[in-house]
Amino acid sequence: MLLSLLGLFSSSGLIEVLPAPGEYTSIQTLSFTVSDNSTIKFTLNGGVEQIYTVPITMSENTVVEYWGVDQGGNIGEKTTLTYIIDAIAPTTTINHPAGLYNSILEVILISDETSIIRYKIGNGAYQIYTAPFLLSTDAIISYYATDTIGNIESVKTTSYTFDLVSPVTTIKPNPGFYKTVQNITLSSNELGSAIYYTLNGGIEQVYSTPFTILTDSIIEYYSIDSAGNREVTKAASYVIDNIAPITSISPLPGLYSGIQNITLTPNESSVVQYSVNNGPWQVYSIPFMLAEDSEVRYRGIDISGNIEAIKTVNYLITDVTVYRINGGPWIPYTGPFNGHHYEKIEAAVRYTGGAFSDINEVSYTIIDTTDQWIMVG
Ligand SMILES: [Ca+2]
Ligand SMILES: [Ca+2]
Ligand SMILES: [Ca+2]
Repeated sequence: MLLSLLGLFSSSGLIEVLPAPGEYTSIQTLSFTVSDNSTIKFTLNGGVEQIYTVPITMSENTVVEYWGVDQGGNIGEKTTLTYIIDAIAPTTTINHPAGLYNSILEVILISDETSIIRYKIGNGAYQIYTAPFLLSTDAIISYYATDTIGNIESVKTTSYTFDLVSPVTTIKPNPGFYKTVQNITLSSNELGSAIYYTLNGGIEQVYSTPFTILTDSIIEYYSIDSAGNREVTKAASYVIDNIAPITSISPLPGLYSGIQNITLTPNESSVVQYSVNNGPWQVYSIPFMLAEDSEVRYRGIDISGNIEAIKTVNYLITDVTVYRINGGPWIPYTGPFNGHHYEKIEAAVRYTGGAFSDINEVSYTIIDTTDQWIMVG
C-alpha cells in the first residue's frame, strides 16, 4: 500500500533517453527528454549527482544512472544504462623492425586490445593471425586488427629482406712462390662488405687499400656482408724468394772406372735440368748413367723461378764393357739381356779417350726363342 502511494506521488513524466544503451564506435551525445516538467538527475560512472540541463558527451565507456524528481519532490525509480564506446581502432605491432636480416625470422603480431589480427605475406591472401610464423625470403608483411566492436586499424606494412649467404673474399695475387715483393689486394664479391685481415698472425685490420709484403707471409682474411654474414677465415701463404738454388752433383767430377750413375741434388725445392755432351736439356728425375767420357751441364730452377747459373763438369770414364749387335752402335753392358735368332754379338772394353780393347766376337744361333744367354765382360 505504501509503495503504491509513493508511486502515485513520485511518478514523474515518461523519460525518453537517446541513444539507447549499447556498443558504439563513436563519441555519443546523451540526451533526456521528459514528458512533464520533472527534473532529471543523473550520475556518470558512479560520480556526483547532477541535474540534467544539456546533452552529455560520452567519449568512453559510461554507466549512466538517472531518475526523475517531480515538482512535489517525489523521487522516481533509478535506471542504469551502460554504453560501450570505443572510437579507437586497435594498434598492432610486429616484433621485428623492417630491414635486412641474415637469419630466419619468427614473426609475432600483437594488438594492444582484444582484436582479430589479419595479415598477408606479399600479394598473398589475408589470413587470420593465430600463431607466430617464420619468414626467410624477402617479403612485405601487411597487417591490421579489428577490435571487438568493429573498429578497423589502417593496414600497416613492414618490409623484410634476407641475405643468408656469406660473402666470398678473393686475394690477389694467388698464394705461392714469388721472386719479388708483392702487392696484395683483397676484394669481396658483395658490395658493402667489410674485409678484415691479419698479416703473419698480427693484429686484425680492416682492409682498405692494397698492401705490400716484402718477405714470406701468411695472410688470413675474411669478409662480413652488410647483413652480418661472416665468411670463414681463409689463409694465403706467400714465399718471397730471390735466391737461386744450389745444385750439387755426385759423384764429383773425375776419373772413374766403369759406368757411373750421376745424382743431382738441389738445396731447395727445384726443377733440375741437365745436358750430357751438349745434348738436349732434360729434366732430372732419377740418376742417369755415364758410360763414356762426358761433359755434364746442370742447373736448378726454384719454385719462385730463380735460375741457378749453369755448372759444367767433366767425367773421364774408363774400363766400360760394351757390346754391339750385328754391327750396330756400341752399348754399355749393364746386365744380362735377351738374345735373338742369328744375332752377331761383339764385345769389348772401352777406355777413357774412346780407345777400345780387342773385340771379341761371339755368335749365337738360338733355335729355341725362349733361350737367354748371359754375357760376361
Ligand atoms: Ca578499440
Ligand atoms: Ca651475403
Ligand atoms: Ca730460392
